[in-house]
Amino acid sequence: MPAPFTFDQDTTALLVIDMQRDFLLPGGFGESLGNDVSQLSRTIEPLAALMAAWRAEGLPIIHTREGHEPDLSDCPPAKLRRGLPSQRIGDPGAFGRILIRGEYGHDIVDELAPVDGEVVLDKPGKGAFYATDLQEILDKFGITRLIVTGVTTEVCVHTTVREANDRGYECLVLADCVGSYFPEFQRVGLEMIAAQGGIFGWVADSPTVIAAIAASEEQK
Ligand code: C5J
Repeated sequence: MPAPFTFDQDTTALLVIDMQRDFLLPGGFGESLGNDVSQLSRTIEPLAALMAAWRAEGLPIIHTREGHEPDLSDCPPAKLRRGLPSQRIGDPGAFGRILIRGEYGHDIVDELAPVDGEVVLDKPGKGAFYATDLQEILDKFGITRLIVTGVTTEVCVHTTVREANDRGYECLVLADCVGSYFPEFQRVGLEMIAAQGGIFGWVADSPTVIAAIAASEEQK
């Protein structure tokens, strides 16, 4: 049997990936591509509850946002060419230019807004390590374990968890706090993470983590 994921307050950070209006809000970029955003917005409530418990303990939260400079200089042409014509990165959308830093749609949904002192990392790629200071930030805090949440399960969450695993982090992905527009990808995406005895991580849910926080509080 593989060792279980150990919740250790001193070495664990909560990673909240790309909970941005462009992906989550009705009328936004994600929905304009024909996606069912309710598959993502169902994560907001459990994630907000988890963040409240996490903050009450003063534990580190790291938020990420996928997006690009207004001049698109950090967006590879191959990425820019993808998507429907007139619905590409940088085009005008309902919430400003799509996935452009500083635009309303690029920012995090109100319910999960970062508070003072929390790290917000802007990333041009799908993974949270690529072209960011994430590794240095985790090293500075002495973090070796990540509780991973956010959207989308099979894209930015998977890319991040796979690389985190290669870099030596233990990752726990929370099924109720990650979302895919596609129920099948959500199911299989989670199965892939924990397959073969945890090939690159573990899967649990937010009530389990909130209970672990309460239990470690009682032991103090
Ligand atoms: C996507 C993401 N799906 N945050 N981005 O393009 O997963």
